[in-house]
Amino acid sequence: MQALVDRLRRPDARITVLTGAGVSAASGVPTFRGADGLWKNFRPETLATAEAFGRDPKLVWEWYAWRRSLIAACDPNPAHRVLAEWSRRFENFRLITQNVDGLHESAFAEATARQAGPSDVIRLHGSIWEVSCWQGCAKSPARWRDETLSFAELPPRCPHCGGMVRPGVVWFGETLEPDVVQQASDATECEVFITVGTSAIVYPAAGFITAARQNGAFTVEINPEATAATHTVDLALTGGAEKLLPDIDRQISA
Ligand code: BV8
Ligand code: ZN
Repeated sequence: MQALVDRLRRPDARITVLTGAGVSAASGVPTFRGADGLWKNFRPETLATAEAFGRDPKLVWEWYAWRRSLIAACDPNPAHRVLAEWSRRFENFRLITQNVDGLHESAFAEATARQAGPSDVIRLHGSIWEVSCWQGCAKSPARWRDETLSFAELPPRCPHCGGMVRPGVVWFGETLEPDVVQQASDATECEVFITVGTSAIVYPAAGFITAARQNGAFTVEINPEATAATHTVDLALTGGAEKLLPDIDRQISA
């Protein structure tokens, strides 16, 4: 832990954090692979695909509507808050997330009194609070925000063409936005890279841990369980993010 704290104390240190569903677990958001990740015995990978949406858009939307209603009742936890504080305190701090729940953005807005921009929270997989037109009609923007919790009908309708809208997330088998991937890749050029609350199974997200190590970063994992990355990092801290991140923050400021 001291090796990490010493490096975080360097004011000019470039610090990058990658988060997964585990950082929101203490807020009550189900993880993907945790026991509570299952929904009606569907594996998330089978619902979070364009094929599944094409086959049964109503079923897929019921799943997203369920997750939206659940997430809407959740607040950022101390892990989100420490990371938001770090984005304010550290000159060279970057946050990459796989999460679509928007809790990092909420914590950022609380800590800075302004909305998080795309460089404040690098969102690899989009946002569950955004939608886009399934037809990609000419008049509709690429994505737009829609926080409706009880849609009149599922799938909801595109206000521009009357067709279906889809959740504004990146599904399995879909490529990530190239500029987002570039931002995340640039962020692996750092002195300290911390992976928090991810099983490190989904790519290209998990690949950024390897890239950071190859760029000479001191790599750290925070997770109560072993993951696909545990044996690759310089320091594996076993425990919940909502406890360990405040601990680390206290030691930095001590
Ligand atoms: C793509 C949005 C080009 C939707 C998501 C290379 C090798 C193998 C496979 C592939 C590869 N390259 C591409 C693939 C295919 C695929 C993939 O990675 N498949 C996996 C399953 C093997 N990747 C893709 O399809 C990507 N697209 O590559 O396009 C292409 C296309 C086709 C073929 C080749 C290339 C797109 C991936 C994005 C999919 N969308 N989300 C939605 O949310 O509905 S992914 C989704 O699942 C999440 O965003 C996240 O990324 C992932 C879940 O992982 P975690 O967040 O880590 O959550 P998990 O539950 O697994 O783990 C939680 C962890 O937290 C646990 O370790 C637990 O111990 C820990 N924890 C629990 N409590 C706490 C805690 N930690 C800290 N504190 C706590 N309190
Ligand atoms: Zn449309």
